[in-house]
Amino acid sequence: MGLLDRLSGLLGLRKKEVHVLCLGLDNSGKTTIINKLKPSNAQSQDIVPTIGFSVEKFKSSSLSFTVFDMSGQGRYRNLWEHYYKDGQAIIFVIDSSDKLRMVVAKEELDTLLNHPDIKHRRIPILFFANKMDLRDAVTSVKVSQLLCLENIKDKPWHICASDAIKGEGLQEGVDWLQDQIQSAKT
Ligand SMILES: Nc1nc2c(ncn2[C@@H]2O[C@H](COP(=O)(O)OP(=O)(O)OP(=O)(O)O)[C@@H](O)[C@H]2O)c(=O)[nH]1
Ligand SMILES: [Mg+2]
Repeated sequence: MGLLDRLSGLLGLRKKEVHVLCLGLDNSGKTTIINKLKPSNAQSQDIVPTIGFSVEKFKSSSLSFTVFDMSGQGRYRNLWEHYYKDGQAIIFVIDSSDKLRMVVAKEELDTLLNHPDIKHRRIPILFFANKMDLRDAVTSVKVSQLLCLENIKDKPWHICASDAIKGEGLQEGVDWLQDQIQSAKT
């Protein structure tokens, strides 16, 4: 830990740490999104499918996020639930151009929402309707209809259209998440 870090800790200036789970089907763009949220000198140039999960960090203006970037591949999805208890927020990523698998994304979301470690908590959920740059992409309004997001009544949620390659829409989402986490603590 650097001297500045230690000093800011002593002065109480260090950013609050929050644990976030990044979920969604394989190939939806989770790792690309998290990578883009890191400072440019910490970003990797090569994104490969996640094996199991990977722990990443990025900062917003007042929070320090530790993200569990889970693999979305079918064989690893049963890992997700082991991290629900410690998660303070969820980022759920959808490939807006993958109409065929939208129903699978909905099934996974419904399973998540009905899990005992999630069901009765007011945990904020940020949805990224990702890959908006692709010609086949449906709008974020359509994604929200296909996933029946209006049925989520007991948790704050928000959906942002994003293009993770260009980084568009990501900041709006993180700003919303930061507001939710801060208002929940006060
Ligand atoms: N066109 C386009 N491609 C994207 C976008 N976001 C991610 N991709 C591409 O989609 C592919 C999958 O991205 P990843 O970030 O590895 O997806 P993931 O959700 O982490 O996948 P798993 O780790 O297997 O669960 C990569 O080739 C990315 O370059 C986007 O907004 N637009
Ligand atoms: Mg990944």
